[in-house]
Amino acid sequence: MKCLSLPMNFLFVNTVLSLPVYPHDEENEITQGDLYYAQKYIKQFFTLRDGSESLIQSEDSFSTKIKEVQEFYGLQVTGKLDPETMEVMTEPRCGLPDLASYSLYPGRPRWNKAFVTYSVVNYVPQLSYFEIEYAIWRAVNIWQKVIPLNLVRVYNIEADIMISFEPRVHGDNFPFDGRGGTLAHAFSPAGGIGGDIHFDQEENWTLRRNGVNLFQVAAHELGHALGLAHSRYRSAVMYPTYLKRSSNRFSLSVDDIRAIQNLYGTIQMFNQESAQPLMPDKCDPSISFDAVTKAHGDTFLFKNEYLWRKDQYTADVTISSIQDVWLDLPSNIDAACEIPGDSIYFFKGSKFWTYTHNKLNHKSSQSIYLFRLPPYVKQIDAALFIQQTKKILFFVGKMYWSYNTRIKTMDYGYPKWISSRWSGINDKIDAAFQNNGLVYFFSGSRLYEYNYWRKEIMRTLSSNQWLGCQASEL
Ligand code: 01S
Ligand code: ZN
Ligand code: ZN
Repeated sequence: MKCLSLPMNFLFVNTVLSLPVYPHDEENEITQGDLYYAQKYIKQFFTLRDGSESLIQSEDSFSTKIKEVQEFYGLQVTGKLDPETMEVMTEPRCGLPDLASYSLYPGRPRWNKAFVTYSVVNYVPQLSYFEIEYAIWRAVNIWQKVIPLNLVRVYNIEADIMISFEPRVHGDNFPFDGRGGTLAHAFSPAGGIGGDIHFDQEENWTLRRNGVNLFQVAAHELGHALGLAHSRYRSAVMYPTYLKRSSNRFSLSVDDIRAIQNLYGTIQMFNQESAQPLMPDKCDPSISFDAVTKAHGDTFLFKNEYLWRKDQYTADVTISSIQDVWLDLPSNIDAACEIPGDSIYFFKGSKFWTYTHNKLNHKSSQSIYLFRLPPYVKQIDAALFIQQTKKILFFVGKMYWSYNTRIKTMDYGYPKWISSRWSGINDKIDAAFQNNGLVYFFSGSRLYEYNYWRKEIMRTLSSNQWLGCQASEL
């Protein structure tokens, strides 16, 4: 079980002081200050950000963490804080963790054998025998297919992973709480109860979206049974809470795959098709975005099947899949805009979707020609709501249209050249939104900060600066 919270800071500082330091070298000596820096760095970038699951508890795991840093940056893996490692840690980088999304248990418990057995001990009347076996088999397979580990179903013998449905009190000091609340728990890899999975007998287990989907929870618990702790990504199977997802779309996220492969390694992919698409790196200096909008105060930046959400209060940036937030939306959207206090619009091709209070309006997509856009417009590059005039501007190539949301008609005299109103904006626009009276235009890897009244560009930034990344040369 993961129930660890230790008075870590004090402990950590003590152990850092007694670390085996890289052999003394006149030129590149590691100072006490370096050690503190490394400690802070690892804490910030290589463990969970809320600090509740800090993995740095002893010299041993500090060295493990150093190894992780070295592995990540492709350095020689020594587990020691050497000058090369110190150097990569002092390089400027994005202010947010990259490995800190998932977490493993302290000491990295895992199965140290190629064949791991599992068995299903009992069943519940909510589902048939076949449905339960099938749900667990599918959950086993989503993990098994990305790591070189074989999970074998065994019958009537003691298995490594014993799976059972349990009543409230069931002999392991973690009694269940009836319907709702805790749905299941699992023990990290070890002998005896280690690896075992218990489902709360009283839940409304189903294989659909209503009730509690057994396949989905089994996939999560198997992650624990294989050695994964929770992830902070909403799209991750190891996200701590149960989210209703459409079952056919439920699969491992890139974060889950990184986590499990960190423990067990990868398997050779012969078929490149089956490789998961890589999660885009938001601090890639050449990144561009599909669409950007404010929604309920936070800023959302869209790219492919992902979105980044920047919190209006903390400026924290989190990535998730688009469908985690707006279930009915497709990937690769073209444009988005919010009419504050009313609804949010999303555009892709000749379709648009609107949400009010995160609920889809009109049951499905609608046609962009409802806005009286001419039929030769096949898609929109960017949509921008202007607070001052209550108009939605549609950017298409080098032209733009202006739609009056109050009287629901397209303004006369459009399309116009973008540069005729927005001097300095000469390129095609990918995305646009308004913030504190300023208008932001995204074009490729550039971000223009535009003063609406003075009609001029205030600053040229890089697209991902909004996400807290360092400025790149422009
Ligand atoms: N089990 O793996 C859990 O994470 C427990 C909480 C532990 C502290 C015991 C649990 O039942 N969490 C709920 C849950 O939905 C909220 N877990 C399964 C899931 O699919 N995320
Ligand atoms: Zn239990
Ligand atoms: Zn869990």
